[in-house]
Amino acid sequence: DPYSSDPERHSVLHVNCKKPFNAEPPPEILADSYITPHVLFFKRNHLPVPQVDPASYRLNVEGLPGGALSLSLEDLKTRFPKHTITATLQCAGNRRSDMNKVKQVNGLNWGISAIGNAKWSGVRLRDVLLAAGFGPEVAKWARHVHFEGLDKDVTGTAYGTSIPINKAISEEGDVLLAYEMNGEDIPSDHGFPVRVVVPGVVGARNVKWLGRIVISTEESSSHWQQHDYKGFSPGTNWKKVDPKSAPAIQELPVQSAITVPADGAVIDRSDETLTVKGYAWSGGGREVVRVDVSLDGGKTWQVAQLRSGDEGQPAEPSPPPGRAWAWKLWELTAPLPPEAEELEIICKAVDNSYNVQPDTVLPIWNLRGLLNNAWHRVKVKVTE
Ligand code: MTE
Ligand code: MO
Repeated sequence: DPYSSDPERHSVLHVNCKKPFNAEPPPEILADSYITPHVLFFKRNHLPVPQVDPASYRLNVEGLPGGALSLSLEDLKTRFPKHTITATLQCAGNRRSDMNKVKQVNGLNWGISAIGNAKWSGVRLRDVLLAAGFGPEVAKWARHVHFEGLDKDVTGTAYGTSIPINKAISEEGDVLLAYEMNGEDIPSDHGFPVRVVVPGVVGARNVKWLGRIVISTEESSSHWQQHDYKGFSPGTNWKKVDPKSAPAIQELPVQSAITVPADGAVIDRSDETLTVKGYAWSGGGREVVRVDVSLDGGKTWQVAQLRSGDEGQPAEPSPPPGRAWAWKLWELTAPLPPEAEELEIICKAVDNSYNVQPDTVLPIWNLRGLLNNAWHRVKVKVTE
């Protein structure tokens, strides 16, 4: 069993698939902490977790004129400045289960917790590329940076993807080769000893157990770049779909969800007020500037309070423009609407480009169940 050496996991996680291991935390716990503890952070593995010996680990950087550069973990930690960013990682399949309710899609049935926020520390990819010989001559032809993991399928094919060169080399891109998550060595499920963190970009490009970086004129030829993680029209079915017709997902759209109360919860009318909580985030470094909440199915709306830190702790400083990589937690406490026996609670976020979420799943439904950012709705009962 290639999965026999997989690490232990926390029993509170909802497991969507055991082998490979895919799991998410219960929503009501997720938004309890601004920084998601690693045991609760969703785990999305396509393959068995590779056992990497940190002493013999090498990161190979290829495709540059000076020849390949091979770096040990020690090299990464001592030869380059250490940077820390707080960044949210979201799987393209987050909230797929709501797409499934509209019409069957293909993929793991994720709820709303295939997202997490962590402090990542490591070296800038930019610094490593410059050390490997990236310069104005290379900039003339280089278009993409490939990342290859050390996890392999039965045919020996490694997990791999790529990102555009401008994101990788830009000083404002903040792409990290991270060796720490929340101040500790990256746990094995999350990429020990080194993973790429591409903030603002879909989870799939944040390659774990990073073994190889290649500078190229082309995108990665991997399955995950060419055939998966792409968006299609609601009318596209498996007979018609042409993966070449759609670009690979990179930056993600604006997103939000309600973590408390849970769908189907029962609320006591004598409480008089109701507290609704959740998360909100947008891709590409766009900052969430507002979250609207409705308690009556979208007829009336109230503005939630946004938070960038844990309760009672100082908030994180505002990010520079275009570099809002971390989610915001939000909360609204409002009087219970009188007489209503059932409430449809809705949230929707707005980012600083005034992007908004679509109100329903139908117009964004796609056969793979990716990119669901429709208004999140939960129904609760009010009892006497
Ligand atoms: N990297 C490798 N090497 N193998 C993988 O299976 N899964 C990707 C990405 N990086 C994956 C990977 C996907 S689809 C997502 S959403 C994120 O890792 C999940 O990261 P996490 O497990 O740390 O939450
Ligand atoms: Mo993912």
